[in-house]
Amino acid sequence: MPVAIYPGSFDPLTNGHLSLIQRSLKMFDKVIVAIAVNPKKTPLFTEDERRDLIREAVQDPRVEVDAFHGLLVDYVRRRGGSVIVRGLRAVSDFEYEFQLANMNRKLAPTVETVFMMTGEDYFYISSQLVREVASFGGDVTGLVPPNVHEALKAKFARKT
Ligand code: COD
Repeated sequence: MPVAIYPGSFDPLTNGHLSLIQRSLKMFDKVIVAIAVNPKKTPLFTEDERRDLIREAVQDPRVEVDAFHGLLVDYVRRRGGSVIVRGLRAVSDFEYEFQLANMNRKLAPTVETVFMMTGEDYFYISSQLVREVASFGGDVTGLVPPNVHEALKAKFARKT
């Protein structure tokens, strides 16, 4: 069974991400959740914070949480992976995901991208919207795991 790599920003992990991880485990023996670290971006949560939040929320021995710098396909090769898992929420995701998958295929023809449709309860959830709602004190219960909810509250309490 190939090792699946689920890459993303995860800033922060949402219940949409979590659902995708759990459903991937029905197809793959092992899933590596790979946090992309982009030095040009200033995320809300640091690399370590994102890693810890995912580890706490997932707690499944079949899931490894890691981070990578640079090109995703180089990381996939280093890890001996052959499948990238990505999620599709709406038509608006398609164009970006299509470009990404094709560029990755050009760079690494043996690596396949597998898409999973979001669950009906999660199609409107994105990390960006969660950050925005939480920053204005909105209630994100049910959109993120409880530990992420607490971390968001702490983050924005410090910022105000
Ligand atoms: N339901 C289902 N799926 C979801 C949901 C939801 N509610 N929310 C998000 N997802 C999916 C997204 O569609 C995506 O597939 C995945 O989960 C991760 O989402 P994000 O937003 O955390 O991560 P992205 O999309 O910002 O990740 C982009 C990467 C970091 C993977 C990309 O930029 C990358 O590969 N960077 C490394 C540098 C590189 O190789 N660049 C060239 C790429 S061709």
